[in-house]
Amino acid sequence: MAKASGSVRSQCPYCGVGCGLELMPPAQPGRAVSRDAEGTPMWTARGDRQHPSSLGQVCIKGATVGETLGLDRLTHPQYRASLDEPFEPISWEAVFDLLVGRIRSTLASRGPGALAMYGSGQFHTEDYYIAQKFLKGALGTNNFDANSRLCMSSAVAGYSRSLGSDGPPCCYEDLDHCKVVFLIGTNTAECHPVLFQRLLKRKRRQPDSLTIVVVDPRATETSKVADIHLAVTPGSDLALLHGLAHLMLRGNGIDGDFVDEATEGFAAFASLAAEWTPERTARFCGISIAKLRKVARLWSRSDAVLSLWSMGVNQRREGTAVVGGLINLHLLTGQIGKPGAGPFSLTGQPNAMGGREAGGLSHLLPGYRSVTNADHRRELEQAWGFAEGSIQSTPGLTAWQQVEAMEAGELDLWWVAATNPLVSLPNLERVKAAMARCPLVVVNEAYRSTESACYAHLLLPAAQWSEKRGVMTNSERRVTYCPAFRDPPGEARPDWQIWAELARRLGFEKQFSYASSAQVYEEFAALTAGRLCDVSGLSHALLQAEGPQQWPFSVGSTPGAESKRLYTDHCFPTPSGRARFMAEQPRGLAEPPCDVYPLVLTVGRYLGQWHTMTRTAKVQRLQAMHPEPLLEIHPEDAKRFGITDGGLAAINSRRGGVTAIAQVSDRIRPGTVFLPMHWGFSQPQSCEANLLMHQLCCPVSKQPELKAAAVVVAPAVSVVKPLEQERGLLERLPRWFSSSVH
Ligand SMILES: Nc1nc2c(c(=O)[nH]1)N[C@H]1C(S)=C(S)[C@@H](COP(=O)(O)OP(=O)(O)OC[C@H]3O[C@@H](n4cnc5c(=O)[nH]c(N)nc54)[C@H](O)[C@@H]3O)O[C@H]1N2
Ligand SMILES: Nc1nc2c(c(=O)[nH]1)N[C@H]1C(S)=C(S)[C@@H](COP(=O)(O)OP(=O)(O)OC[C@H]3O[C@@H](n4cnc5c(=O)[nH]c(N)nc54)[C@H](O)[C@@H]3O)O[C@H]1N2
Ligand code: SF4
Ligand SMILES: [Mo]
Repeated sequence: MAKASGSVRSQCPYCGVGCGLELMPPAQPGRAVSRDAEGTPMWTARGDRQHPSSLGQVCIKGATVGETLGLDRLTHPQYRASLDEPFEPISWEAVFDLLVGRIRSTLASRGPGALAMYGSGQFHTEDYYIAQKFLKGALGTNNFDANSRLCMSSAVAGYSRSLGSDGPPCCYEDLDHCKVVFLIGTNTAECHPVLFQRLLKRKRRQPDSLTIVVVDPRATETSKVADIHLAVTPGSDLALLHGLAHLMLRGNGIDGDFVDEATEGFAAFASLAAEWTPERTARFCGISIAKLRKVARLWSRSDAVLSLWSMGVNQRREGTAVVGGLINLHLLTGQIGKPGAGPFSLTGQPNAMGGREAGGLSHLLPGYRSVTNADHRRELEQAWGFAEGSIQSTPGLTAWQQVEAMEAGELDLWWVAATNPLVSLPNLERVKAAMARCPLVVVNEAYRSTESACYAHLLLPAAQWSEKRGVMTNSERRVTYCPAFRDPPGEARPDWQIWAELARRLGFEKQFSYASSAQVYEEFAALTAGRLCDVSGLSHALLQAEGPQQWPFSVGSTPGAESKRLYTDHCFPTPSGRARFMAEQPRGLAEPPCDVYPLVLTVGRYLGQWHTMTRTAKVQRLQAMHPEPLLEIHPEDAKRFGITDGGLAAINSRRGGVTAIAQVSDRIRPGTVFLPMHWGFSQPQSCEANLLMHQLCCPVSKQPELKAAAVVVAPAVSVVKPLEQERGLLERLPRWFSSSVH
């Protein structure tokens, strides 16, 4: 297929597969002008055949992204002194005056700890980097956290503990070489569709060359193609992994040479695994001993095992331990650092990987560095031109700790950017109350009507993907340049430019004067030299000329000659050079079911919706695929609680209640129910699943257990609607005037 006239190449702004897109201008020779739902000319997307990660493939979200870009945009800054008032437009000049005044007064009266920012894996790397330099360097607070705390932080912590550093060691080509693929806590078919199609194609072509194992309490589109589906009890994965290790150890199914030469901590792990007999494991996980044995045999006899995981593993109060348990199996059998093998975390958001590289969590600094490491702090203080001691030596507040700080009246300013916490954080009533207490909530947002905007004082219009230049890194460590090919609507600005301007006005003229985002990237890239995530040889210019590249890519690297895999030499970035076995006892769920709340609610995603629906709800085809949220419930539970298929059900937890139409199905385990996360209170079919969820988290990664809360269900007579208060807040959002954006 020839390149379309005037088209540009970019990375898809949705999931972490990071497919290449080719974007075509509204007018194409011989074709009617493409228009969005409002009749405005729009760019259209198709798969980019030249992108090495996706080879021309694309899913329905990527293919329809053009329809989302111009509608319902926030075009001008808006301010109100209190939530009772409607928003009024204000100038950028007045925005900066207000922010400079408020930040200066907080710094003088309470110190930088009363300022916090909550960002997103949907930033470009440049946005992430400038936010770190601004908060951690210029303002002197580590209170920057991102929605990756809800997403990838257990993977970050798990990789770091077991292997010595963050960084997925595998690549997508491994899907073509593995003999066994172990999918645990991932609904790849709906959430990483292009990767799933790659697997499926192979399975269809050569069914005997690949065995698919799926571990998920639900039967999903992913488990449909599984040779073995282990429908474990929610939260029992660590026991499962120890039980598999037990059988591998007993059956001589391990790689003794690898264990001897490349690992440490084996003895403690082996004695822990010895306790997880098949009988005990099967009982704990609610599966058969026969299936357990079959999987252990398969794994230890295969010469290439690839495991893929995402939120079913990370969103656990023992998320880091489960990641460790999974890596243990790879170490035990030497399944790492070779084609078709390794522990591969599927990143959720399009640039959550870039965020990790840029230091976008409250304990990190750019270049996979840590705030607790004195050398790392000094390196950055020097590079950035701040006095020694400017960067705090203790981690800042995590996402949930920022909420608690607002509750306690300890924050003067909460700055939210490219995330919609009033749908996606757990225990939503507490978040709403906390935000209502905070004197100044700033929200950088691309769209006009989001749940979080309802609780903001200052709304800043963000130029989004397609309107700003920057890079993103996908799950296989591949960096893609994303060009600006449309004008931002109204006065919208890229997130990084908002912070750089503010920093300059606060007196950091020298540190924040950039001519372009290319310069921002150049500065960041230089800081990664010699680190595991070395991108010092990359630049906007190189990525534009040579196309997407995988890291490590140090200065002088040859484009295209990429390091597909990490750890091929079996040397790990730990002090001893050896990877570490982790030995932790399973603890189960933070909030187990009980007599009053006898069911476990798990919350996840639908193929055609993206998170809080600010974009996907604007696409008719996607809305038609999933017009409303459904409660999946097993026939036995439905009978027990009087729920009928298609009937309205009330779902209650210790924290609140919602209603949803029930879908009675034996696809889900008895005792477990499922709701999608997508429908917030601004949606006509509102179903705030996170009203029900708790915030209890993994002690290491601080990632909340967003996959399990105890609930009770009952037939409902009427739909739970957003509260009067929220309806009022929605009415006070800025009005939108179609601005012919294209
Ligand atoms: N269509 C679509 N795709 C997306 C997204 C989206 O919003 N929509 N979001 C992106 C993002 S940011 C992310 S993080 C990823 C998430 O991608 P996934 O993690 O694949 O998606 P989820 O649906 O959140 O959860 C995956 C599965 O975990 C299972 N699960 C629940 N509890 C347990 C348990 O105790 N053990 C095990 N083994 N499994 C369990 C659920 O039943 C569910 O099927 O998707 C990305 N891709
Ligand atoms: N119970 C439960 N809760 C969950 C999950 C779960 O599985 N279960 N998953 C969690 C996970 S993994 C994730 S990643 C989160 C996702 O949750 P969120 O991050 O809240 O979801 P999004 O809808 O992607 O929010 C992104 C926001 O940024 C806006 N935006 C887009 N581009 C830009 C830009 O360039 N700049 C700015 N300033 N704004 C922009 C969008 O319009 C949107 O409002 O949800 C988490 N919450
Ligand atoms: S699989 Fe993910 S990255 Fe690829 S087109 Fe779909 S949403 Fe975009
Ligand atoms: Mo995520």
